[in-house]
Amino acid sequence: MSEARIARLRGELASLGGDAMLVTGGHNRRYLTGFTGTAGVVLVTAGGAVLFTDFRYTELANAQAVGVEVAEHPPTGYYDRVAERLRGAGVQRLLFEDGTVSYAQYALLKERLAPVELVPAGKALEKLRAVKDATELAVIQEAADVADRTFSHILGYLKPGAKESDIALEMEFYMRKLGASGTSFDTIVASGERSAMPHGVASDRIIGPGEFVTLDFGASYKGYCSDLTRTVVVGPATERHKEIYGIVLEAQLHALAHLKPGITGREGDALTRDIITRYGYGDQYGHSTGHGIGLEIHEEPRLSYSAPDTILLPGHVVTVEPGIYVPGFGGVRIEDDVVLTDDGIKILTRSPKELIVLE
Ligand SMILES: [Mn+2]
Repeated sequence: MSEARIARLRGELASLGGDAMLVTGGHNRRYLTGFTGTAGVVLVTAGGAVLFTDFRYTELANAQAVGVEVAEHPPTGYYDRVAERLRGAGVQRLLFEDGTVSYAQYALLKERLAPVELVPAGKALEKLRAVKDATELAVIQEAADVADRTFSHILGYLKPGAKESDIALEMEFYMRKLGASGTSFDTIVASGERSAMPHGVASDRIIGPGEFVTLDFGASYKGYCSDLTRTVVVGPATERHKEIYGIVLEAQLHALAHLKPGITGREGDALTRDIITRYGYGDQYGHSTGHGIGLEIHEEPRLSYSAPDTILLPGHVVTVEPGIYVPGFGGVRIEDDVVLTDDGIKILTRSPKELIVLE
């Protein structure tokens, strides 16, 4: 697993303008080596890959990073050890993660690794990570299953008088019981007028009758994230509830029917946006259609107007989550996780989408 991923990165070094890459980000470190510890860097050169970590993690790293050399660095840091390896391998241009390395860290790398030139790698590794392998797809499916089972479980708790934060707590507890290590982000339970806030994290608000309740949540499972949103009505439902829900559902189903590899992130976004705009709610849909999920809850690729150069590929795993948000009334979002296949998609989340009215 690690060997294949490192080989893919190695194959890109030259085109990125480097002789080697220093991987400092936690998710990328885990992706390349399988190591789940929270400290360490990976140096990938033409001839090998070394995971540098400290005394606290050496044993764990040796157990997890199969096929990767593990080297312990002193408490004073990894710089001297990395510099030695760079000299030994004749590296002159070293790629680094410019999107996540802080200014202070950059200054330190520049000083301690001199005369090696630091070259920004951009999103190279994130783009590799966006295409999931079979092992990853199986885990993400399990994470999606946890979310589905949690939605079904929580329906029995949604009623007038329930507190948003109690609903969130029950969902989080249930996901943990199903094997999740935690949530993939702060659980959103947004009822009534609060449902017009796309990221309305659960509050102490009491759910009332005749209200939308949007649940947006996910499991962190074996390191991978799921992301599921459903909106229900704690009854009775009005015509306005049904109208807005119906438009979002139409847009979501249309996107699921037409998403396929080869189209751009912007075209993927338009699949939902054009329909919602046609119904006159374009201004109430102020976020993009979806995002990649994997080791991180938001990763490449993006289904967004601002991603005209992103081409969707088989193996990409993305969310499809249109919404309409009406201030003072409420909002609806419907979200599934899907994997791009050779000619379309496979839907990973299976919770029902016809409007559920809980009375
Ligand atoms: Mn999402």
